[in-house]
Amino acid sequence: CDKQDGKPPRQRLLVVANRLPVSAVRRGEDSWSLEISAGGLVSALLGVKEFEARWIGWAGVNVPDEVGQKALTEALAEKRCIPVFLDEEIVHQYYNGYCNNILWPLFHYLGLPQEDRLATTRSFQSQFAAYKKANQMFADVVNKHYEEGDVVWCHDYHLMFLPKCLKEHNRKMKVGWFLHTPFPSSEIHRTLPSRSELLRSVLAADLVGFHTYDYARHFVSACTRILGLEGTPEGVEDQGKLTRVAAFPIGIDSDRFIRALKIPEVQEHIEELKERFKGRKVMLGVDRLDMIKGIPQKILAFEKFLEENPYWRDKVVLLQIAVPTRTDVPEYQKLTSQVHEIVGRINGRFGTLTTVPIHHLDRSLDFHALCALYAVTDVALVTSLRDGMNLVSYEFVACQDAKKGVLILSEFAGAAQSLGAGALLVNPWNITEVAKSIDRALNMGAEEREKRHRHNFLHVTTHTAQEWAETFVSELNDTVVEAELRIRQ
Ligand code: ADQ
Repeated sequence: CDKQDGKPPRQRLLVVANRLPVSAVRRGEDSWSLEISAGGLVSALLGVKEFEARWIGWAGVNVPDEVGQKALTEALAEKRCIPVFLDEEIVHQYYNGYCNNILWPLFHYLGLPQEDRLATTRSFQSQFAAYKKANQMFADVVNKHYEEGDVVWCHDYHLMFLPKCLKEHNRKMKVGWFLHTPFPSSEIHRTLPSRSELLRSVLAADLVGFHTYDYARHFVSACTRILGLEGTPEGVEDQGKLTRVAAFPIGIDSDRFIRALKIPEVQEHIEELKERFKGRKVMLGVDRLDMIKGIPQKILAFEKFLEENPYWRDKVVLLQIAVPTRTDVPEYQKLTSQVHEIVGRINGRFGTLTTVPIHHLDRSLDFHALCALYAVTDVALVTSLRDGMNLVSYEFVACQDAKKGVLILSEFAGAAQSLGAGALLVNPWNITEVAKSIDRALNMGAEEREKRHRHNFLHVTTHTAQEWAETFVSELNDTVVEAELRIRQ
């Protein structure tokens, strides 16, 4: 624990995630520059100030030489980050292969990549071996930095094998694991050749958390149906050992967004945007360029809307900001070209000499620019095909207290369970339904918008990232104490 300025010591928290919250770029043999990276987990944990947190993870670069590794370790230490060094082959098999090509699509109900399904099946064993090896490398770094009393919080589908590695080394370590994606129905999970080993590894944790009650229920069902274990109201029991399983819906640091709107630079930006899109309603999509986000489906729904509502053609604009990710995976390259092709076609079809209906940007926006965009938006479109939670919907709501815009939200995003009463829920696969919701949102009266916004704003400002992390960690502490008491009795 850290003691500072006479304040009570803060509990040390080791956050272990595949990626560190920064990306490293090499500037010389022994010099590095670091940049905060975009993504849901980073956004959520940036808001957590209650703990003395250290991050352990991969910096996203291959650093084969010792000089580079030493310099990067020192640079990261200033940001309380500790690197795990993974070589190219491991990254290829573990990260691009098992994590992104197998677990990610499967957990989002997208199945294995169509074209190379057989190849994926063939390379499965070697990729799973690399996955286990990589998880052991993360465990080695955790073990090296662990101090008695620390809480270790493992994150996401990349590290399902980690709780087992950690507990094998030190049974007394407090280990929690949280999944940021959906956990699919047990019928999907059971198709994985490594289904049992993964479940057993996760069950080595003291506390297992999901965004929604449904995901937790799917996990417990997988353990009962595939492993034959007993599900209890608290979790899963295996030979007298209980693993607590519960829902911990994530939130955002809403104050950070609300405060940002008052900064002069952001206000200036808001005024510029208002001037730029004067006379037109602004619709917004902000996503990582990933197949789960349903970007092509969203754009096709917007096309359908323009097709059926000629009145709106020069009175509405869709701004789609899509930050590229996993650019070396062929499926993602294909998605990028597909989106570009559809946007080009629709702009050609409905654009005029002076305006285009869709502005599509393939890049990340800085925080202030993002807040300004959220604030000027009339209708936000979140049409994920599946999404663990979706923080963009929360961020939009936090920035809308003046405008009270409408959120169109996929029923397959975890956020539908928390913001469903305020949003217009849609099935993103049904572009006719989404087009109708766009029409409804653009024509919605002020009173209904106010009522819907109030509901969501209250939720977003009272269920924050900070509260999420505090609840998880305090539940983890309690779980461990309870388990010790049970053993003593
Ligand atoms: P993500 O799939 O990354 O997160 P999401 O929850 O929407 O999805 O978070 C994305 C974050 O990245 C947001 O904070 C957003 O502002 C930022 N972002 C996205 N595109 C951006 C852009 N173009 N420019 C700048 N910033 C951008 C995963 C799961 C989610 C889950 C989170 C947290 O897939 O379902 O909600 O983790 O658990």
